[in-house]
Amino acid sequence: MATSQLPPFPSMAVLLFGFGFVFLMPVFVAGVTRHYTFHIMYRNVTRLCHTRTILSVNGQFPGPRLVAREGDRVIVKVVNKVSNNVSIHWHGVRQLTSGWADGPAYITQCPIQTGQSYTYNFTITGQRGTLLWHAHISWLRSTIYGPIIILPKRNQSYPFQKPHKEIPIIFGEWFNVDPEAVIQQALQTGGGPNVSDAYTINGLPGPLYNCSSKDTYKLKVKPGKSYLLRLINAALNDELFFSIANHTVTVVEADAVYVKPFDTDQLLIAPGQTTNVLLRTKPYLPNATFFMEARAYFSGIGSFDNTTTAAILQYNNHSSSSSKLPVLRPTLPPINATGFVANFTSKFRSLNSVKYPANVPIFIDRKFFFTAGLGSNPCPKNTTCQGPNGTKFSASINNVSFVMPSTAILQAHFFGQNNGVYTTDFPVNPPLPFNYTGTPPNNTNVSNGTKTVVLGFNTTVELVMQDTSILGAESHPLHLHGFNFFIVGQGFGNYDPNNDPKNFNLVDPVERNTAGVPAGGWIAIRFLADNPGVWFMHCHLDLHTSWGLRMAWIVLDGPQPNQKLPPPPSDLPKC
Ligand SMILES: *[C@@H]1O[C@H](CO)[C@@H](O)[C@H](O)[C@H]1NC(C)=O
Ligand SMILES: *[C@@H]1O[C@H](CO)[C@@H](O)[C@H](O)[C@H]1NC(C)=O
Ligand SMILES: *[C@@H]1O[C@H](CO)[C@@H](O)[C@H](O)[C@H]1NC(C)=O
Ligand SMILES: *[C@@H]1O[C@H](CO)[C@@H](O)[C@H](O)[C@H]1NC(C)=O
Ligand SMILES: *[C@@H]1O[C@H](CO)[C@@H](O)[C@H](O)[C@H]1NC(C)=O
Ligand SMILES: *[C@@H]1O[C@H](CO)[C@@H](O)[C@H](O)[C@H]1NC(C)=O
Ligand SMILES: *[C@@H]1O[C@H](CO)[C@@H](O)[C@H](O)[C@H]1NC(C)=O
Ligand SMILES: *[C@@H]1O[C@H](CO)[C@@H](O)[C@H](O)[C@H]1NC(C)=O
Ligand SMILES: *[C@@H]1O[C@H](CO)[C@@H](O)[C@H](O)[C@H]1NC(C)=O
Ligand SMILES: *[C@@H]1O[C@H](CO)[C@@H](O)[C@H](O)[C@H]1NC(C)=O
Ligand SMILES: *[C@@H]1O[C@H](CO)[C@@H](O)[C@H](O)[C@H]1NC(C)=O
Ligand SMILES: *[C@@H]1O[C@H](CO)[C@@H](O)[C@H](O)[C@H]1NC(C)=O
Ligand SMILES: [Cu+2]
Repeated sequence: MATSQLPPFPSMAVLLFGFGFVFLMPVFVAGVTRHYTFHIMYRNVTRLCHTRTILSVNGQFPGPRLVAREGDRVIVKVVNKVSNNVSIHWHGVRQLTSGWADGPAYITQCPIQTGQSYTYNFTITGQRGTLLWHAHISWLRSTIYGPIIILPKRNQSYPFQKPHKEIPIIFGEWFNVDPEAVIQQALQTGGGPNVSDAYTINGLPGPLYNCSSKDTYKLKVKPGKSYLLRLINAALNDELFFSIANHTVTVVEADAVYVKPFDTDQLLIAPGQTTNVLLRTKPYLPNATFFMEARAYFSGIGSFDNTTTAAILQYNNHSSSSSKLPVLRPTLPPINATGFVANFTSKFRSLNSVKYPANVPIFIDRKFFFTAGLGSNPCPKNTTCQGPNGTKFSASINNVSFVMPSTAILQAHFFGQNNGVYTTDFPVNPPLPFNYTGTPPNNTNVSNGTKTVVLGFNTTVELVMQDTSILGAESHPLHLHGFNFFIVGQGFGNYDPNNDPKNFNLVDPVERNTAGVPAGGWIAIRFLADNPGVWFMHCHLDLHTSWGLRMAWIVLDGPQPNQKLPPPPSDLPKC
């Protein structure tokens, strides 16, 4: 792939309806409507000398960029031309009263079946920065993903120096075999799945893999300029460390919320997270090319993809002779650098300016304490299982492994037909307290169900997520749909409800949609349930989601008309 930059705005795929309206009303900058069509189609892709037929959007891999300004309406018609059922999630988009457009299969919609289409229709409200879109069913997001770029409103600027160029850097995970077969086999045998064969940067593994040096992303830069790198982790199962040799970057935004800028040489980015960083190039032409590398942060037990993807940062005047220049490689933290991760994540703070305040909920209506971790399911009689001690791997929140219903929860909720689809008895606390980060209980079996929590409109929620050491402590990047949350506290060991709240940051905590529950520790988050609908919450490691580390919140309508979920669109897919 050639050096890429943001296309001149508006981008190629965007049709600007209401453009004239904007010109006619120069004082009022109203949002415009941006139309996209996503054809889910097959495409053959070769990486590491393996050719595979993948699912793609419009034949592009990674998928097309969705570009909008804050306040714009986005309309995406998704047409399914493959044999798999699909749905698309606009990861991190608040979806205020547009829950029908959120996308997780069997939560807000039935999947789009072969030959069918569904039009997602939502407005981008109060967000600006980088997000991502991806398939939200089984493991299809392994190849169906792309950037969402939200520019500030037309009359507004960044709270930092305007960059010379903006470049999406999207991390992915490449499998030489069909990832659907990998997860199907793992769920059937109960064992751990085969791991991926490579990580990718903008779809390309780079020169550190066999048969891959031609598939290297090159970022061509000029000296003395500032580049906004829009980092997105779309990898399926791995949190990633990232670093650029001999360059320090400034973090300015996370999950489409501005943060207090800070400098760093090494970053961690979990699946589902996005981080905008400013890269200032050297003021002179350096006599070297620089690798940008990413590889796993892995805190658990078992196998993982222990390879490294690399892209090249190339000062453009050297393009002809660059192959002769020495290559400098960055240093990445050790694979299991949980201490580094805790230090790094604690550097994120909301900008909390007059213009971009941090509206942290102070008075809490409802408190929840959830454990998150692995567990086991007994092996069905007369079969052999390859999970721990002959069982099947499972994962749970508060010991409930969430079972996907066969119809969408949002529909059942909206039409008052929850009977047999879901229950509202998700446990508020762990059913059996134990030393969560000590010796695990002997019985590691989990229970299961399609259990939800119902919240009244505008409830303020505090949720503590506690990792467990069952089958190994492990970091879980928790993702909440429909809301941003504030991370008011985090720590190692067991959460102490008496002392830990004394240290909560209620002033400028970072606001995100995805955050790691520390390996062997806990995280405390707060959010305001101001968005009616059904909102999925899950680990963004797809393996853990598949094993059941997921649940849903149901937020009821508010009293005002604009606080109610409208009826579903007429083309909402049927199961
Ligand atoms: C992929 O390659 C196979 C085998 O060569 C071919 O049959 C198929 O039509 C190709 N699919 C696409 C979408 O190009
Ligand atoms: C999108 O939603 C808005 C608000 O409900 C509605 O006015 C508009 O007609 C919808 N557009 C499409 C293409 O569905
Ligand atoms: C890169 O960093 C190394 C280690 O800090 C230093 O020795 C070297 O001079 C740097 N090279 C360039 C071209 O910046
Ligand atoms: C740049 O580096 C190359 C390879 O190390 C060396 O041959 C060349 O003399 C260097 N040029 C300058 C201007 O330092
Ligand atoms: C990962 O691979 C490197 C070699 O590339 C090796 O030194 C290291 O031990 C491996 N780490 C794990 C945890 O497997
Ligand atoms: C990380 O792995 C190394 C090598 O396997 C081990 O010695 C070390 O104790 C581990 N560190 C942590 C924090 O688990
Ligand atoms: C984390 O930060 C603390 C305090 O700044 C420091 O003492 C410690 O060495 C850091 N740990 C790691 C692993 O970076
Ligand atoms: C187990 O398999 C044997 C042989 O196929 C069969 O006779 C037996 O009924 C099976 N037991 C159960 C509990 O399914
Ligand atoms: C494995 O399962 C057997 C039989 O259920 C049990 O006796 C044993 O304690 C288990 N071992 C471990 C390590 O859990
Ligand atoms: C929980 O287990 C840890 C690790 O073994 C231990 O340090 C701690 O004291 C235990 N806590 C309690 C309350 O037993
Ligand atoms: C777990 O099993 C061991 C060995 O069977 C036993 O000694 C221990 O008391 C059990 N622990 C608990 C918490 O039940
Ligand atoms: C749920 O748990 C029951 C009882 O242990 C078990 O029979 C069933 O297979 C489980 N269902 C799923 C989908 O795991
Ligand atoms: Cu997880």
